[in-house]
Amino acid sequence: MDRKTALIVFAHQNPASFNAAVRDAAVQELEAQGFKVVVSDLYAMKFRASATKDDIIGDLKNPDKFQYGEETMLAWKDGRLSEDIRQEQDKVKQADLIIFQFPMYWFSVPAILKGWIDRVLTQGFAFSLQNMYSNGIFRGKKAMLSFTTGSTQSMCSPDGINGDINVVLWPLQNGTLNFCGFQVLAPQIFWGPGHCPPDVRAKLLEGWRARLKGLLEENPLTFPPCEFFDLSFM
Ligand code: FMN
Repeated sequence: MDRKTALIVFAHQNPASFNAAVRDAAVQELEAQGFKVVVSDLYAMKFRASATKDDIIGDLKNPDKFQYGEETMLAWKDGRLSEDIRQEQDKVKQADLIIFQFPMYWFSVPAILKGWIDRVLTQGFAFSLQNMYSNGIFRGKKAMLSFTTGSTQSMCSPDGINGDINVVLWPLQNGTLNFCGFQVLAPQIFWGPGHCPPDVRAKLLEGWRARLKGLLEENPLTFPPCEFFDLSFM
């Protein structure tokens, strides 16, 4: 049987953080299952967050009216994306499973991870107008969000002060992962580990390890298929 590959895209500054402990648990559990595990440690790599002309090698098609999406799509076709983007795209290509590991920042991902999404998931490579959502390019791959919060679970419930966490996660889970065709596994949410005593944090990690053992057997989240929508205008 082919060896499966997992990519962990990790966005935390501190190697001693709870997020790092969560990442390490995933590396150990997945390796124990025979996975090859690759980690992109974005802060350690000093991964550039901003999407600029520097992402394209060589001449721009339209330098006077620069359009990042159009130019990166052409550069992807010609193999002219910057080396850091190409390396991450290679990792995505190899991966059967991608875990995004991060602390929630402002109801979203830290800027460095948003930069990874903006710069790595270029048109052509990650989606096209013909290949999106249930026809998406990464249909054969699984992806999931694993993150920590400062909030409690009750604050992120439908009647909590922050509102329903599923609404918060819709842009990432549907607008990014499902859009690119990934089978999206349920998020792994660590509620307020900073407020938990060490024994509770240890239990949270134990629960994560237990989930990882059966992760690939889990049914992904469901989203409405493309056939439900009128796309004839495209
Ligand atoms: N916690 C939330 O629950 N919701 C937020 O929107 C949120 N935004 C944050 C924005 C910034 C810039 C920072 C620094 C923290 C924010 N937090 C938020 C708290 C972090 O999510 C929390 O400190 C982190 O998940 C704890 O994990 P760690 O101990 O591994 O750092």
